[in-house]
Amino acid sequence: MENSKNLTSLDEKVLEQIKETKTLKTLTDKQKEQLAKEIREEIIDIVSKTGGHLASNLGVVELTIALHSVFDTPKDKIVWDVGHQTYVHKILTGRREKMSTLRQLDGIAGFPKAKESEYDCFDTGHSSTSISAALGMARARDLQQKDNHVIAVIGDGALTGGMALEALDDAGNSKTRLIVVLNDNEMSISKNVGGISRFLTRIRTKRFYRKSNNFIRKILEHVPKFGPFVIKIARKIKYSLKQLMLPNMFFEDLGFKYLGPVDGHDIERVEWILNLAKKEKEPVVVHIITKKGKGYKPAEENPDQFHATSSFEKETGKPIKEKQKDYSAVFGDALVELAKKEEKIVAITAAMADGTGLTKFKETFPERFFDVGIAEQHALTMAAGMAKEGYIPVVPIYSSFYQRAYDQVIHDICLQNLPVVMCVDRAGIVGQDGETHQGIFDLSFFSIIPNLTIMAPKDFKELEEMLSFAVKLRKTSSYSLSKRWRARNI
Ligand SMILES: Cc1ncc(C[n+]2csc(CCOP(=O)(O)OP(=O)(O)O)c2C)c(N)n1
Repeated sequence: MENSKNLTSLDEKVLEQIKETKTLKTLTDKQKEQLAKEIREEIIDIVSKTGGHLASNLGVVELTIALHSVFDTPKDKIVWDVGHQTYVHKILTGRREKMSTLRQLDGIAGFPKAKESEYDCFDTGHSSTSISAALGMARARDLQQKDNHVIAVIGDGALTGGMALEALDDAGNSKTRLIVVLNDNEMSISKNVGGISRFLTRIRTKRFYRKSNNFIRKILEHVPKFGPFVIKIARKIKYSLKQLMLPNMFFEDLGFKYLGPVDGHDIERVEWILNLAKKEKEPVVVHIITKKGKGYKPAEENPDQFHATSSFEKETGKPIKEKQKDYSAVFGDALVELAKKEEKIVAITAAMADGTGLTKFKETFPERFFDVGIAEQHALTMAAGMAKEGYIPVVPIYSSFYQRAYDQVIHDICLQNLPVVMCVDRAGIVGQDGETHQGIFDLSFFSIIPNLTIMAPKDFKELEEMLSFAVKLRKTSSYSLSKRWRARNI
């Protein structure tokens, strides 16, 4: 490991010397730690000027260095879920100079783009797609009898999405050689929610399990090995003991080998566990624990604010421009006022309470607020169920993420003519986050659905009035309110 022949002394910036990922393999552990420090400083510096996804990137610095050190990229393929955490990856794969053009016209993309680099093997932007895409690549590899590795890197937030669970189900069952790195920081944009998140917390917190895991393994190694009967019983006992003691059985029952958890900021440990995963011939989940915002105090303390941020003062973390009143805030305030008068109003979010203006509603009516995780399809069908029972669900989702739930809008809401108020946030040109986040298809797909009334407010006042109109006319049909760009262009 202690082989640094390609590099000069520690005093010199290590980052300056990384021209290709191969160089990473020659660094000492100390140099890698130094590199992590330099990358963090660089990302904080850039994002403080351009804005961008800060906290998630600071959390994966060591993981990204370890991935490129252990694997042979781009031959080995890394699929990044959502893709908002790829700044470190971009810096290490020849795009360091372009990072200062983030979030600008013709600048570097904030998400993986195959057209930008051969190291970006699959374009992402919407959550929970990585395991499906990686499994597809792994199956294609096997059909062609190639030998590369395929690695999906997915956050605990993205793991709450239905697609990720569908893919785990298929991948585990298929026994295809595939590595899923679970980057667990307990956060989606806000605190992660749901049963899967609780399950991961159990693994994280029960250190006892990790110790007893080794202990049990040692004892079981000494279970007598002769006689098929004894072996069978021993296996059964081993399985039952594991089931009792180790909470990782969820993944193992699905057909994955589970490795971890390890501290995702300890590069040596992460490399060690990735090397173990590399040897497996079947699907593996590698559980890495990281801290969102790691190394920058304001982001560590407020990871949700620094998930995606506008430009800010580096010293204090304070935004350079004060946030203007926007459609999401007006919508949130108006909904709280309406809900004070109409107790049947409930609000549903797919992991985006802040972005869609629901924070005040959540605080005012916690029992009427539902965060369902990154699960737009479920959010809409769940809303249909509540509408069926006499409630008035209001469901704000960004336009580009509404695309996920197209069938649920048709099949579960509109064909049954249920009064769900669908609020389309970030409709129209969104800009900074690139093509995956543009809200340009909503009118096309909503306008051909039966029993759906579409309203497009042109200003804050109309938004308030249309929202009030939509919740009052609940008995007749569903409503879709399209905010922002439509408002300006009508
Ligand atoms: C379908 C979809 N819905 C919502 C989003 C918005 N979004 C972007 S990142 C994110 C949270 C992801 O959390 P996690 O996977 O844990 O990654 P972390 O940022 O914590 O590293 C959400 C909700 C999205 N990209 N795609």
